[in-house]
Amino acid sequence: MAVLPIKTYPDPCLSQACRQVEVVDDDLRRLASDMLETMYAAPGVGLAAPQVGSDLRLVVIDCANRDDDPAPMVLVNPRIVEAEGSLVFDEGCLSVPDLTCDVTRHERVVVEALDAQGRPLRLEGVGLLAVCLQHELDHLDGRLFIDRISPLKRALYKKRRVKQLKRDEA
Ligand code: K1U
Ligand code: ZN
Repeated sequence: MAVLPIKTYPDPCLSQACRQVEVVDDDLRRLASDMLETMYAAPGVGLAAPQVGSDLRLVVIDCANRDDDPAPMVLVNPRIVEAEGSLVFDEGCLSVPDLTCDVTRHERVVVEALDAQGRPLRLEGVGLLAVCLQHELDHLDGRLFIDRISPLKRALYKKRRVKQLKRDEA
């Protein structure tokens, strides 16, 4: 297993729509394991393949409480099949440094996917898990949480980020 570098805004990998996984094989399981290690190292509660430069529809998640045992999940080709309610959550993203913002999401979602063995799974999420699932599935469509905040806040963040990257280059 390996900790992979995480792509950060405005890397083009983050705005690509990802492609369906055709075969769940050892290569895909290795990528999922590396993504889990990368997520735990960050630390984060979710990670999507484009954040590590892959264009596959693959997500890993662990929203277990810190005091509980780890509960890693691998979701291949995930899709939301039910969604209801709404909640506002102060979101961040490992690919969008130095910003958190309130985002409105569904309060409850049901996701269907394949697991790391290629078996169908159905997962219900409420609260943090629902937010995390929606955040990660957005990544697979090339969408970041900053695409869901006000245009003014987004423009201010972009300006600040460009300045920061120029400073880091110098
Ligand atoms: O995709 C990512 O960048 C990971 C991100 C996912 C996320 C989950 C829930 C809300 C917003 C974003 C994170 O893991 S953010 C960091 C984190 O560790 C965390 C977020 C919310 C609650 C607890 C921890
Ligand atoms: Zn993210």
